This record gives sequence, C-alpha cells and structure tokens, in this order.
Amino acid sequence: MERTFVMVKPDGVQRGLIGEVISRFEKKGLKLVAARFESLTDDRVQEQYREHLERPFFPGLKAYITSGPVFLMVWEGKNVVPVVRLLVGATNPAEALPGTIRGDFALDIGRNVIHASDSDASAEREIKIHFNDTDLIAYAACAEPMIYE
Ligand code: D4T
Repeated sequence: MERTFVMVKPDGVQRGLIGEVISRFEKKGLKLVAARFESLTDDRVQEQYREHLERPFFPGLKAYITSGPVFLMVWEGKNVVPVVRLLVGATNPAEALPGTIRGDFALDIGRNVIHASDSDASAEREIKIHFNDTDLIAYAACAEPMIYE
C-alpha cells in the first residue's frame, strides 16, 4: 500500500488544527502508520525543502517552519499521495477550494497550515528525512474490508 508524508505546520498546531486534520484523513479511510510532535532543526527543514533553497521565499519559509512545533505523520492507503493532495488543496489558500483543508482554514500562502508530499518519490524521500523504518507501524485495520473492495 502507498504511503505519504504529512506535516501540520506551526500555524496549524497553534490554531488547534491537528485533530481536524487527523479526523479528515481518518474519515476518508486512510491509515495512520507513524506520528511525532516536535520542533524541526534548520537541517531537517533544508532537507525537506531542498528544491526551494535558492527561492526568494525560502528564508521566510524556514523561519516560519522553525517558529514552533510541527506534527509529522505518515499515512497509508490506496492512491494516498494524490488523494491527500486533493484533501489538502492548492498551495495558495486563496485558490484552494472550499472543503479542502487549505480552502477551509487558510488565507495566506506563507501560512498554509499543512504540507503533503506531491509524488510517490517525494513521499519516500520525505518519510526517510523524518522517520526511521522502526517508526512505521504495520498493523491490520479492522475496517479495511469495508473501505476496499
Ligand atoms: P508544501 O511543500 O508546504 O506542502 O507546499 P506545496 O507542495 O503545496 O507547495 P510548494 O512545494 O510549491 O511550496 C513549498 C512551501 O513554500 C511556501 N511558499 C511557496 C511560499 O511561502 N511562497 C511561494 O511563493 C511559494 C511558491 C508554501 C509552501
């Protein structure tokens, strides 16, 4: 089964949205396989956003992501990478549709509440930045026969 990396960013944590995010993914039928609450180091933020290191917005992005604790998760499910991106919504919350997390809870691209991997390759890379293999918990979810045919 595919996996993706999701992070509730410091604004999402401070605004009390961790439970809302988890609840939406649980109700969709996705399975949580790892989670951790922590403050990210500069090194981990640079690894996470390595394709943006030279972009003008990177210093502000790094200051924001390191401004407080984040909630890191790995979610599992069929087509989980595109499914979670749809639930999260467009990067710029002004363009994110109502019903998506960013569409419902954010206004500014620099405070867009949540990150989710944008491809299977990114998911694999990002999961490895933040989690060890032993952090990923394999278990049978009782509802699976009701969620998958
Ligand atoms: P993340 O990676 O945070 O989930 O966002 P996306 O995958 O949806 O979008 P992204 O990689 O293009 O941008 C990473 C991160 O940088 C912030 N950002 C982005 C910003 O502050 N100003 C900008 O102009 C852009 C393009 C928002 C998300």
